[in-house]
Amino acid sequence: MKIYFAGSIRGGREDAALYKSIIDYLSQFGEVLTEHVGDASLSAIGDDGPNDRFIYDRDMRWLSECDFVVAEASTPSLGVGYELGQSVAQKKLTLCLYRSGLQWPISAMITGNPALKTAEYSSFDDIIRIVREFMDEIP
Ligand code: 6IA
Repeated sequence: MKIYFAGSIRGGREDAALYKSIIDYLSQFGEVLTEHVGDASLSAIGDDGPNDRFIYDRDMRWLSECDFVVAEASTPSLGVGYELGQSVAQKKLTLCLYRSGLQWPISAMITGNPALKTAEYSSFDDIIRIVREFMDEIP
């Protein structure tokens, strides 16, 4: 299985450690193509990485190749929102996780979309349970 994990980069890196934990958990189900999203050394504004065109082309190729998408959307990110839209347009199975009690609820364009599964969590145990239930639905 190829898994595309989406989490905020330029939207802010406050949840980078959480992304890493989710990626580590997902790795037992297959190859997480986007492991760098959980890399604590990847900063929101660093400019020593590949250029934006390269990142876009590579990520869109990975998205089209993947079997399913998992996003953590508690930190608002244009890139994550874009990836979710692309994922739905390509009819990929898509799970979007977000923390309960966020100051600003996540966009209705995400929670209101019946083509993706959104799930609120309070603990990492919740995330594990939600991911397992999601995996059970994969044919
Ligand atoms: O708008 P954002 O940057 O928060 O978008 C984050 C999402 O876009 C992630 O789920 C990634 O899949 C993708 N993405 C954005 N930037 C990158 C990136 N390098 N490398 C890989 N995927 C990315 C940015 C590095 C730069 C800050 C030096």
